Amino acid sequence: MNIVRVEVLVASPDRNFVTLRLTTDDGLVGLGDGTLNGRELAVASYLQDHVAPLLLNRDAHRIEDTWQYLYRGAYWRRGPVTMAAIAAVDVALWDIKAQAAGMPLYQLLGGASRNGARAYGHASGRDIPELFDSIRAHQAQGYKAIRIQTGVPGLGTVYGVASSPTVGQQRYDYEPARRTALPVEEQWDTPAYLRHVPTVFEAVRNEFGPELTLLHDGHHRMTPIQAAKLGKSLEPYDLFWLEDCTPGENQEALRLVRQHTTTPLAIGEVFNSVWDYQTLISEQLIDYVRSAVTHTGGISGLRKILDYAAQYQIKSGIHGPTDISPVGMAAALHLDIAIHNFGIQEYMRHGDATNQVFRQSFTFTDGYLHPGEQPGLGVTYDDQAAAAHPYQSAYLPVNRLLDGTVHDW
Ligand code: GCO
Ligand code: MG
Repeated sequence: MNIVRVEVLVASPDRNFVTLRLTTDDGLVGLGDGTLNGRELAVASYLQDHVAPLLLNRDAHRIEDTWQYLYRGAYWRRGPVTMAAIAAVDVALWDIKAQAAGMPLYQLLGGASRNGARAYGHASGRDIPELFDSIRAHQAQGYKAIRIQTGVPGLGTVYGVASSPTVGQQRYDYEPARRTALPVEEQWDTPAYLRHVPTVFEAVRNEFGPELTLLHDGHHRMTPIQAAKLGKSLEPYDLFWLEDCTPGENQEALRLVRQHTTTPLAIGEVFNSVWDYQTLISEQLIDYVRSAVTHTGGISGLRKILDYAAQYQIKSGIHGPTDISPVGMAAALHLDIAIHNFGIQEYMRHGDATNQVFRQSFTFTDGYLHPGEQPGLGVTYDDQAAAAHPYQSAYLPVNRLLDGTVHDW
């Protein structure tokens, strides 16, 4: 079964997505997600100019061999652009193999280990009353686990907090409403944040009780000792996890955080290989692996990381914001259902335009996601719908401290 057609599809329904479509000589069509938020065209070029010629006439069944060929053959190891491109190929090949087998992909990954994947959504508010409304709106949609972020008194807009007060339309992601020619600049003050966050969690626990599963994302903004302080101050509120408390590239930083707090730690959305987790997993410095299928070389790459993590009782928390396309989400859901060490799945929900381009078969019922029973990934791409949404340049924000110093955002 050889690959006879390779198409790199770039479209912007709600936001930019890079999709790889592979067609085989017996007519099977597989999709892979290669979206790298804010740097999309780099992956599109990598796929079109450097990978597509290598795929034509290759046997679509040889998934592991193709992965190794692209990874080792490039010589240059890792990197988000390379690993997103490899992910797009890997997921498209798994989609094809599962369709050839006539089974939903999770069956090929070992079959179902659970009935559904518990999902968490993103509630936010510029202040506590807005946050409460947003939590209620998420509960009404069925969410049993909710990430909470708020504005910080004295600061302007903060990434992770919806800019619109309209419940149901709350989005903090930068597209399409906040597309600008240059990155939006935000303001940051860690001491003010550290004073504020525990009061938010206290208010939420008082209002919603002890059973609601709560998460929080620090978005790489703290030093190790600041993160340790936050983890400790949040212990009374029993978080499911504290995410990305320090910049991800320094694995050793979490040793210090770990010495001071029992708040569970999650990290990894900016990682792209098992090597980014080596110390974190072997020294048990984290509780959850946050990588996306899309940024870690696909199902083959992420599965290896999760199998390694499983030996240390570390669980999955696969990245699922709106910049992971429905193809990347579907791939995550098949893994979630199959692996033993599943933790939770992030599910932010795509907008209508995205859902018209990517026709999906996954379901969200009573807080649980399921990839559906269609052969393959269960997602198809509507070219006509996509044609109405050409690529638009879009940047992620930049963050500065009050004195103007550039900071992690
Ligand atoms: C999350 C993330 C996202 C990222 C975004 C960057 O936890 O979902 O932090 O909001 O910032 O995916 O592209
Ligand atoms: Mg995050």
